[in-house]
Amino acid sequence: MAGLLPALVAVSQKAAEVARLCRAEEPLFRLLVAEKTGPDRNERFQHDFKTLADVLIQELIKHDLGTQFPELRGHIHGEESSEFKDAEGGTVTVQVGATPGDTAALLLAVLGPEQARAAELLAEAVHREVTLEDTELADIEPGVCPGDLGIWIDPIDSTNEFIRGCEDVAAVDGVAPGGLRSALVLVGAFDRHTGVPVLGVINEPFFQRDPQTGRWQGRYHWGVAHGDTRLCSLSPPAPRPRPCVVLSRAEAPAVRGALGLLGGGPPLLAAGAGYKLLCVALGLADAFVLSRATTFAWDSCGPHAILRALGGGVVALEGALRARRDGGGAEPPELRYHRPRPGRAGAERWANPGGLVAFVHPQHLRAVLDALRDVPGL
Ligand code: 2IP
Ligand code: CA
Repeated sequence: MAGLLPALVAVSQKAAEVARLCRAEEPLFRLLVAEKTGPDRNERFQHDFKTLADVLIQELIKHDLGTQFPELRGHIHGEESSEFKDAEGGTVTVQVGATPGDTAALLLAVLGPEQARAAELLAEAVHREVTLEDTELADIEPGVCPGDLGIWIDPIDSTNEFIRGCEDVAAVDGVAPGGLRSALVLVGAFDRHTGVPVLGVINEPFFQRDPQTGRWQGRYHWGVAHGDTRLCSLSPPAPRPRPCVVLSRAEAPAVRGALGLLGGGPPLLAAGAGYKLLCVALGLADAFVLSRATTFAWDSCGPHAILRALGGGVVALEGALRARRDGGGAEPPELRYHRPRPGRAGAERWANPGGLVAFVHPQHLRAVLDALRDVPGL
């Protein structure tokens, strides 16, 4: 159905706007970076405000998509619960109200009466119309029906970098090792029946700074992978003869060492699961390898759809290694997004178990698996 992809891009743009606003407007920025070591009250604000920004973005995406596509209501999921503690310790459900005033009132209940300006600024951004001037998008026909889809949202991936906000982190081979650039908005649509990711948007709210004004400018990328349709705002990157990998800074030394022997240079290190997936889609790295279950459906669904649109994918490392060791030549199965893990509670229900490998070119996936087959503990 035409219209859903532009709608996903539009909500990601609005989300990116809120993310930028939180850093640009004094009353919001103050809340965002409140000293963790300060008095209890500040500590509460720091935690709460970060979560509040996440929840608000998630709720605005739910609201805007649910209004345009009623078939999606009840199928739009995110990391955060919208239940929130108010300033007195009671419970408030943060949601988009009928008017900016209604939304501001809800936010005020969470932030406390002295934060009226902050609540107003956020509410205004949530209710602002976003117009897309992307003519290419209007003509995309993914051929999917919203009634068959579910949505995963990561309102702000790499929240630690978003809060710490180092602005001018020098890139290494085009990859930012940390800082604001790794804070992304991720939106993915998956097939409700099979769990396969079909539409994805990665929005970079902090792509670059205007040299004149110093203001951050964003950009976005999208992909469609449905049936035989493969469409993407990016072109598939040319494969390097030997894969260069990007890893979490917390990756196990044994994994780092083994992948360093691939011949594509020392592994690049970066923050944020979404950002590392983006690096693969952009061809800044040929694979993102993660050996632990520290990512979730909301981190990978959108970027996964984009990688599929480019001819690649995301597989569970553990399963793929097992299959490779067993000598099966078949492609390992990709991650799916429709079923919670049985017997788990909370966020763990939606963890991507057994780590992952993200790639564009299947030969790089095979090279990575061969490099890791003898690493103890994997
Ligand atoms: C986190 C965050 C972390 C990342 C982790 C994500 O998402 O992006 O930075 O760990 O995988 O799930 P690492 O940087 O080691 O890759 P969030 O910030 O939304 O919790
Ligand atoms: Ca995340």
